[in-house]
Amino acid sequence: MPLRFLTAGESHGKALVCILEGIPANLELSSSYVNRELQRRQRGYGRGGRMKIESDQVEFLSGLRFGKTIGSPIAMLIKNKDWENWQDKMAYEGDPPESVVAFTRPRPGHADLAGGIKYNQRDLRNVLERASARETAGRVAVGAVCKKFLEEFGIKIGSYVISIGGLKPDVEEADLLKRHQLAESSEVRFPDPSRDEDFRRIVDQAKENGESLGGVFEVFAVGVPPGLGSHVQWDKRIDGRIAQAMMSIQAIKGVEIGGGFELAKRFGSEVHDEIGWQEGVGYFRYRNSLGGTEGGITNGMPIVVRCAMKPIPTLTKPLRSVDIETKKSVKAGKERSDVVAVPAASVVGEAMLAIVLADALLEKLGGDHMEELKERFFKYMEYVKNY
Ligand code: EPS
Repeated sequence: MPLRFLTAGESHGKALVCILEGIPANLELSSSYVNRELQRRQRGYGRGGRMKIESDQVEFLSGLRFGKTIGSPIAMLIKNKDWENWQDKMAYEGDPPESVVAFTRPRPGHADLAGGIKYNQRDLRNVLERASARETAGRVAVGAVCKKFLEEFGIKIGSYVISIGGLKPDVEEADLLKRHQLAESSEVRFPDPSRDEDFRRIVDQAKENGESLGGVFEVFAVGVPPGLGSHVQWDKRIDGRIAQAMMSIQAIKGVEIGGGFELAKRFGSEVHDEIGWQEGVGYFRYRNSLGGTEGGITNGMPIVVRCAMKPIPTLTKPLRSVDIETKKSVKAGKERSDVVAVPAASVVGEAMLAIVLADALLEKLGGDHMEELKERFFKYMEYVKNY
């Protein structure tokens, strides 16, 4: 796989760091492009106090010179403004100060207990800090670079929310890019901002009740050429790679591609996307039930992925837990958190899809600089049209 990336950083540490390797040389890139994506991740009705503190900005540390990539690893830094308030409690060295109270009441649904057992930690903060969805800011920065790369080939990625809690209004707009555009002006990324009031109401209600909410979002990619991924080996299948990437996002519990689970209820003739051909265009499909993949390979139709996010595990009216020191039944610990983060997760989903597709495109085309890749891409597209 030509692209590799890593993120590092605790939620209340000094900063998040990411390294992305494999992006070819001569891709135009700017911090303002990445920052726009970081800001999109911070939005959404129902976020907690943290988003009022942070205004995420990227600082490039390597891989870029005079606004263009140079083929070397791209290292990026995103500072945590909240670090100022956590310097004592999250000090990198020395003994813990008196003021540090160990987090010993694991929250059901969070990584607290499983991570504490796994890493032999008696202060579960040592687990929750990294398990926090704060890490996704790093993924969005990496995804932004991949999005910029894909745009050079006319591939666009977007997302929108289709439900929060039990509320699932019908989506009227059929065009995916238009849905995305509508979602950009909605407080909850629903592709119809006139429904925001209904969503606000259920989020406010949940907050009042000490509850949290989950929901479902869709991520799509248009302009994807056929032939990315492969049927020849399990780990080359593009649908499997997309599903893994999406499932790795904090709190995601379900991933569907195209019609997903719904397809299992239908007859074959109602599901499979009939094939057509047009002079000058080449092959097309009469619909897109399969979400742009067949046999683990992209088929040229838009990729459509649906993700289900569970409710945030931190509850202001906590569930039963056990104190890991006293072994007594207690209420789970509380942390500042969001009531709902589905709109933010959909932006993270865009980043993950961008990373998978950029990787698969690089795999298909090979090459070390943009000029080489573009030449190969347009030649390949010509071949596809005439196949
Ligand atoms: C998040 C930052 C976190 C949480 C949230 C997402 O900040 P803090 O813990 O300081 O409030 O708001 O993380 C979680 C939902 C979680 O379960 O950890 C962010 O930057 O997205």
